Amino acid sequence: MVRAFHEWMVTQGLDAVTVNLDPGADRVPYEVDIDVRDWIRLSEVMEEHGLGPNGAQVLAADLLAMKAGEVSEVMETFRTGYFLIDTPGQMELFTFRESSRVVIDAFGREDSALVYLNDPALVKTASGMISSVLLSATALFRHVIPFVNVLSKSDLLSPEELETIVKWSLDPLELYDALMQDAATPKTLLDVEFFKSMETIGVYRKLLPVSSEASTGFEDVYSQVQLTFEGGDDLRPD
Ligand SMILES: Nc1nc2c(ncn2[C@@H]2O[C@H](COP(=O)(O)OP(=O)(O)OP(=O)(O)O)[C@@H](O)[C@H]2O)c(=O)[nH]1
Ligand SMILES: [Mg+2]
Repeated sequence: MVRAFHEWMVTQGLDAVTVNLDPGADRVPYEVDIDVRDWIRLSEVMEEHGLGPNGAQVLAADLLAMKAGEVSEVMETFRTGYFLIDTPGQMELFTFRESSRVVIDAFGREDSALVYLNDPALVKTASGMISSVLLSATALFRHVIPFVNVLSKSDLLSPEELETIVKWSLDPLELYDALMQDAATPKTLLDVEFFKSMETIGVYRKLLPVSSEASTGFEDVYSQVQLTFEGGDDLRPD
């Protein structure tokens, strides 16, 4: 997504700086302007501390918090309107570690938004959609910064599936109905109040379908970011 979003921004005359925050990334499919691997590499953390990949990711996340100030200083040397920051693929690392709070503070909390990527395979079913909403709610509650709710890899879904999923994301009661019709889902534990409260607390957001493969949906992501930070003003050059 960082690759495709960056490409899209360039076509719009917008400049953006790419930041890889994944110390375990083997290959990054875009030109990285700022790379956490210049400070921390997962393979080296594993070797130096005798850790497996999971333990090393956790330690690397804490090490990153200690280097966040340095990374931020490098960011300040760029003159740009936007940084596209690619966090580690394992979302629990970024969601549950205290270190990510330190990183967001160092990079500038007031200017940051979280782009949450919902997995198309998960949101295809009503019960999977609920799991996805709950996961995104966890990320949102941990970080309490503006939140862009994206459905990634949307080209993998049929137009009908996409329409249904977006409809669910707009109306919890639609999702509730679908859940009740899904014979494979246990219904006793579910209550419509649950959906209502998700809506009330503001975690229930419209999903913005995006495809990096087809380069679609980025206009909507950009618009939402503009709405959040610029009151809807479009900063694209004429
Ligand atoms: N069909 C389709 N495939 C995609 C899209 N975006 C990424 N992929 C593919 O999905 C696979 C995983 O890529 P990503 O989801 O970007 O994950 P990653 O950053 O490589 O890995 P982690 O950060 O460890 O999760 C790669 O094979 C990509 O080519 C998309 O929009 N559509
Ligand atoms: Mg990744």
